[in-house]
Amino acid sequence: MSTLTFAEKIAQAENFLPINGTDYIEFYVGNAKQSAHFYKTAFGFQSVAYAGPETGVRDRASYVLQQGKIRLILTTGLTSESPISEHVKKHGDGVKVLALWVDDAYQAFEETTKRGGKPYLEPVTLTDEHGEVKMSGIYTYGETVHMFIERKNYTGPFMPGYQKSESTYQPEETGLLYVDHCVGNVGWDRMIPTVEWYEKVMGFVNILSFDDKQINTEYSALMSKVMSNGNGFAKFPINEPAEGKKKSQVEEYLDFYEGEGVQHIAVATKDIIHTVTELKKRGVEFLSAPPEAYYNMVPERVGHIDEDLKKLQDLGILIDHDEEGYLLQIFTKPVEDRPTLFFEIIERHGAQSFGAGNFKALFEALEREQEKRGNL
Ligand code: TYF
Ligand code: FE
Repeated sequence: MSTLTFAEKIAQAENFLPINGTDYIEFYVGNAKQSAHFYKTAFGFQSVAYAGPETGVRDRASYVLQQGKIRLILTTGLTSESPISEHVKKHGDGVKVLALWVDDAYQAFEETTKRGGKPYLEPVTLTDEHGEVKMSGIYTYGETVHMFIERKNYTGPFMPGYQKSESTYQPEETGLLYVDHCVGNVGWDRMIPTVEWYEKVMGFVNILSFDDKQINTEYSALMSKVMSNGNGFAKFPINEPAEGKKKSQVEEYLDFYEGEGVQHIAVATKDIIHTVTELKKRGVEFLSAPPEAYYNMVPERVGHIDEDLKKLQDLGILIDHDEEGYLLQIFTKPVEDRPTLFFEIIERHGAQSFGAGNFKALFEALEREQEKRGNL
C-alpha cells in the first residue's frame, strides 16, 4: 500500500498540459432533439445553445445543455453519410468527445502530439461578435476524442457557430454541479497501454489501482486504474475486463458498444438525497439497492455520516470511506438500449477515492441487470 495521499500523488503529475476542468461532453446520438429533451426532463439540464440548419450548419444538429458547470452537447448527423451517423450506426448513442478547458489550445495540441497523441483536429481559432474560442483535439481510446478548448474572453452562449437556444422549456435543475470523473472501458490487455498513454501524452499520474482480485464478485471481474492530471480536475479511470466465472461487465460493454468507449460519467452533487429523489421522480432508473445487511454494517464499516442512513437506504445510495473522509454514490441503469453508458451521482465528504468498499454490492446489482439481459 502506498503511503502517499491523493494530493501528494497528483502533485507528481507533469505540467505541460494545464487543465482547468471539463469544458463539455459531446454525445453522438440518433436523434439529438429527443436526447436533449431527455437530459432536460429527466436530469434537469437547461438549454443554452443550438447549431443546425437554422444557424447555417448543414450536416448536423447540436443542442448544448448546462447544469452547474456541466455542459453536454447532443449531436446528430443529418444524412446517412455523415461520420456522426456512422459513429451511431456502430456504437449506438455514446460519448464522442471529452473536452478539456485549457489555457492554450495550440500548445496543448503541440505538447500532446509531439508525445505521440494522434491528431483529431488541428488547432483552429473561431471568431464571432462575442469574441474568440480556440480549439484542437486528439484521439484517446477507441473512437473517443479529447478536445482542448481555450476560451479567454468569449462572452457568447457557447462558442462561435452556436446561437443562443430559443427553447422556453427549462425544467428545474436537480443539483448536479460538475463532472467528478469519466470512466473508459478498454479491451483485453489494453489497460496498461492506455494508462501509459495518459502518462506519456497527457502528463497524467496513476492515483489508484484495483486488480481483478479486489473487483471480482461471483462473476463480473475487471481491473481498473485511475488517472489524474496535476490538479485533480480531470480524472479518468480506465477499466479492462478480467476472467471471471462468467462474462465481465466490461466485456458486455465492449460487445455492445462494438469497441472501447466511455462507460460512465460521474457527476457531483452537494445534496445526493435531494438530487436522487428528484431524478427518480423524473423517471431516471437506478440499479437496485443492496440488501438490508449492507446498511446494517455501515456504522461499523464507515463510522459517522451526517446523513440519515434510513433515507440513504430508501433511495439505494451506497456509502464508502477512506483515510480522508467518506463518499455517497449511486449508479443509474444504462441510459440507452445497448447496455453501454450510465451515470454515477456522487457526493464527496473528504474522500477522494472511488468507492472500492462498494464494489461487491455494486457489481452484484450490475450482474442482476446483466442476467436480465441474458448477457452473463
Ligand atoms: O469510477 C469508479 O471507479 C467507481 C466504481 O463498472 C466503478 O465508480 C467501477 C467500475 C464499474 C462501475 C463502477
Ligand atoms: Fe465512478
